Amino acid sequence: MSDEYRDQVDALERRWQERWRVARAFAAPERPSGRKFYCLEMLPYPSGRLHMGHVRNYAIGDAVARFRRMRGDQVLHPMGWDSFGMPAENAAIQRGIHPARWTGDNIAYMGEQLRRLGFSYDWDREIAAHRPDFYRWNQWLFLRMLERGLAYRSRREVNWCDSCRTVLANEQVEGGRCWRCDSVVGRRDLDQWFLRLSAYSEALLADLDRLPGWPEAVRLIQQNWIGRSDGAIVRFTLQGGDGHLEVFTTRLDTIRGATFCVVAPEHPLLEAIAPGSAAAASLEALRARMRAARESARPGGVVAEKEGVDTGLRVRNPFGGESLPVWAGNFVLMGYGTGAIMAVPAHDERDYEFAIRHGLPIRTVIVKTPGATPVDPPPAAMTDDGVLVRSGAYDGLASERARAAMRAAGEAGGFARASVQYRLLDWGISRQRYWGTPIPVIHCGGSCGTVAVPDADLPVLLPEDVPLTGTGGSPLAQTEAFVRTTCPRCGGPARRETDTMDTFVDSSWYFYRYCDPRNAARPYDPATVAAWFPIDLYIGGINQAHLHLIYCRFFTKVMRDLGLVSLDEPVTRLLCQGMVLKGGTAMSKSKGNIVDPDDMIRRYGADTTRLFTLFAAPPEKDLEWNEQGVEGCFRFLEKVWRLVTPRAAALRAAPPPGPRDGAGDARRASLRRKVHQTIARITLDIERRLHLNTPVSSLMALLNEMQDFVRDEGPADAPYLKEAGRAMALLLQPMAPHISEEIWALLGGEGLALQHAWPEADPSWLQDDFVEIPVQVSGRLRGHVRVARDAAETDVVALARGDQRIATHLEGKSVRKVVYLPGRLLNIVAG
Ligand code: ANZ
Ligand code: ZN
Repeated sequence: MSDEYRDQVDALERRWQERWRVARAFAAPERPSGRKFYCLEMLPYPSGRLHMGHVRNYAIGDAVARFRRMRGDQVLHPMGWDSFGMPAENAAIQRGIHPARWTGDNIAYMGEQLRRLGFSYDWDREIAAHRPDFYRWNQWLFLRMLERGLAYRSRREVNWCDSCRTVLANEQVEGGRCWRCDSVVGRRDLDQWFLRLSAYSEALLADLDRLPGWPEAVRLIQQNWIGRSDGAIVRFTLQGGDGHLEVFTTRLDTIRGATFCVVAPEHPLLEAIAPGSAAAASLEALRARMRAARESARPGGVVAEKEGVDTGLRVRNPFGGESLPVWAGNFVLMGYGTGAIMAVPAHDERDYEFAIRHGLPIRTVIVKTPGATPVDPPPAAMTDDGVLVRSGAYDGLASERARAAMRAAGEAGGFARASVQYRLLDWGISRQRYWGTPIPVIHCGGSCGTVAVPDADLPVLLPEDVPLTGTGGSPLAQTEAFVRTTCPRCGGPARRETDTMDTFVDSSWYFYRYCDPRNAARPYDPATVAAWFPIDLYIGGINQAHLHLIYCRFFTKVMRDLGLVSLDEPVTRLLCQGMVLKGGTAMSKSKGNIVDPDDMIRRYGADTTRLFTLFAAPPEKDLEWNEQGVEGCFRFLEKVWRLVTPRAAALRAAPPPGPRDGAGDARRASLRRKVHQTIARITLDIERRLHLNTPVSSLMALLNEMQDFVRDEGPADAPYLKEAGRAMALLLQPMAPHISEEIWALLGGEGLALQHAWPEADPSWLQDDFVEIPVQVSGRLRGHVRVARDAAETDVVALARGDQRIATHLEGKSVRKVVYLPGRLLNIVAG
């Protein structure tokens, strides 16, 4: 058999994978007893096979997990499957494979890929969202939310993707298109289940400040997504009736510039309009135009034309008493604030445009500088804060102060109050699809209404035999055997809810289940979770910033309020890895620039594949795939192999060097220094900075030093080379774990490298042995001398006196005093 690395790598890697498995080397204790580290990577959707983005994400996590283990932590490093979702159902529709089989096959294949890559997962804790022992706890948690009013049903206009034939959450609409299939999203009215995300808006926002270990970019995205807005709700009285209209405004200071109000076309106030009137007719026409516009689908709620109709209603401004017309307009959203605004065209761009279009008055009430005279109409809206004019008692006040004063007046008069609004909406979780968690409620045919499935009847199992044709709406709704049931309350005939949950529900809490994955009585044991949590490092894509990374924070807060966890936040440190690119663009099937991990493993092995993904870029940056780079990583490992294998027997037999052995020999000292400096640097890089590319460079430099060393190899060199080789083996463990184990064993290391302690740098080897010392004569710098770091004072003085340039300053003088700061400075006082 050839002794080339290339020919052995496959067998070698499989051999160590088997050893790890037999030794249960990746198993986490049930509960940690000492220092713990929960290292987590976002779980994959089992689409069929791994792509390089997965490999990169998991190589980063695995390097940290292995490193922490060697540093002495008890490590929890689990893996599972986000295995509900539409691709499984689409495969069923297109190819006639049942989603359960398709999913199971994919999990088997991808699991094999993960094992072949040598990732150190505790496979005993593997979970899969589509298995009843997992999704029953989705149902259980849903019922707890239902009890507390955190889950509710409501008829809403929803985002509807025609090609996926499903409802989409706002978060799943990107620029008006479906996040998954990229087709244009339309709107529909449907009864939906919602989770009350909005109940936690403020907590989700405020606690962002308590996440210093999260990337600034993610915190910013979430802050904008939550969208807190501080303003006031003002009550305008309806003329010719006893109703009123409430508007939300952030610019109370501009209220005397309000020249009309606008309500959303769905606003309840409009019910007051007499049916059959001209206003009612044009309102109906407006609504019809809006529906048509939505169906031809324009990106996410943005309306190009500001359309509106005069409703004929009038309201009175509570501050100035002016009578204002009420319009209905398509740019006012029913779901935000009060669904109504006071329009101030002089100071708001949308209102300005609307006023110009419909010939409504414009009245300036804010000027930039005190004393400036307003000219109406202005050429454009002046939207900045300024100084109030034409505002009665408030004239001359700055905007900020005017807002406070007017709010106080409004509160005293009972017509205004401070109000905070958030853009974050409740989370629509209903999906009219098959491959998801059934929502555990029953609709009674009698008078009980919507009834929760009792806990004892969980899980509500997903039936296997359903028509998956892609037509006719929800497959569950077409499955009579599933739908038909009895009411848990009255025993009468009833129908099951046929919506399934958004798969983001699964990933909102799955990481708690890893702590206690086989618990059959509850989602997890709170004490076990308390021992493992929080997650010390979570690694995944930044594209989850406003999706999964908000949902899982929300679930944690809900669970906290249910008494299931005692944390406010689940993740201490978040790392968002960059993308894997080829030719400058993200690898994708459609671009045809995919590099297949299987192919890389076949050609180079798992170690090289992992090493390259770590080496080619810092974790947060995008990584450009480059075949030469892969070759380079392979050759590096091959050189390590070639250096160690022929000497293995001799090195195994050699004793380790004593602490300061070799200090007097430039070659040996240089190698030992390099070894200890490399240990120190890599430890710091991984532990403090989470850098994984620089450690690879450091190891390459160490190899160079070892190669230099063996160029003039002598008989007594073995201890030094052994020290270097063992350090190389241990330091490689996080990144190229298989060759690490092999070299470790060849050099006579005991047990698994993975189970060995991380090497410690000996501080006495960390500095160079020679230093340049500035030499002063009577306090003035006259030159430098190069001395051994621990040289005696007399030797340093002698060297300085021997230096031509320094000696000239001492000529004819006698030395009165010598001050020597060892290794730093020599001052010879002479006169
Ligand atoms: C009067 C005004 C005068 C406004 C002015 C702005 C400038 P943010 O900051 O995003 O919260 N608004 C309120 N509810 C709305 C709705 N349902 N649909 C559309 N627009 C709505 O925006 C708050 C401002 O957006 C509010 O302040 C209101 O217009 C408008 F010089 O009130 B403002
Ligand atoms: Zn009933």
